[in-house]
Amino acid sequence: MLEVRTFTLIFISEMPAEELIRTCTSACAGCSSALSLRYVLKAAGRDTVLVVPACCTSIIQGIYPNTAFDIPVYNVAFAAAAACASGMSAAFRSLKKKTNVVVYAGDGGTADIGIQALSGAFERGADFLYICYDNDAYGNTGMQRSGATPIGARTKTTPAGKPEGK
Ligand SMILES: Cc1ncc(C[n+]2csc(CCOP(=O)(O)OP(=O)(O)O)c2C)c(N)n1
Ligand SMILES: [Mg+2]
Repeated sequence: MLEVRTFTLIFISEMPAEELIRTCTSACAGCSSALSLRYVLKAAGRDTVLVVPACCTSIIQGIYPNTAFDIPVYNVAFAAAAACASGMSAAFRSLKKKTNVVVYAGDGGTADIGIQALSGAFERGADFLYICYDNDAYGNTGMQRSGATPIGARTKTTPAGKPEGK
């Protein structure tokens, strides 16, 4: 069933000052994914768990025991993000907790390898937010084509241009 949600416009001056991503991450300079995640976390707030499959975000968060994120992060296998988030949110709800479960996954992890678990979660109406940040390719491993790479795009695995559409 489709759920209709209303959104409140927040002015920049009203943006929560609290930063849940620390400065000097290992994101590439100008990375729009890191910037959008910064604002996603400002909107979601501290009572949030981030579920991250293999992607650039797992690089941005840093190498254990250090981390650039100031909230709990659960790193999962490439295919498992939506399945993991389903179970996690069911556990929180059974404990009567409102903790936000947010998946932050790439286009490869969503359109290709993660779509099966995502389909199951949609069918169950699982209570979590799934964000696919689409940078048009497998960025973390050096820009190979994904199912979401646009037609004609030259990547490491489509040097003459991708024949299929996005
Ligand atoms: C099963 C499996 N296959 C391949 C990899 C290698 N791998 C790690 S991240 C990644 C690319 C992810 O691409 P995308 O989901 O678009 O995220 P981005 O790197 O662009 O942020 C790949 C191929 C892996 N970790 N697990
Ligand atoms: Mg990508």
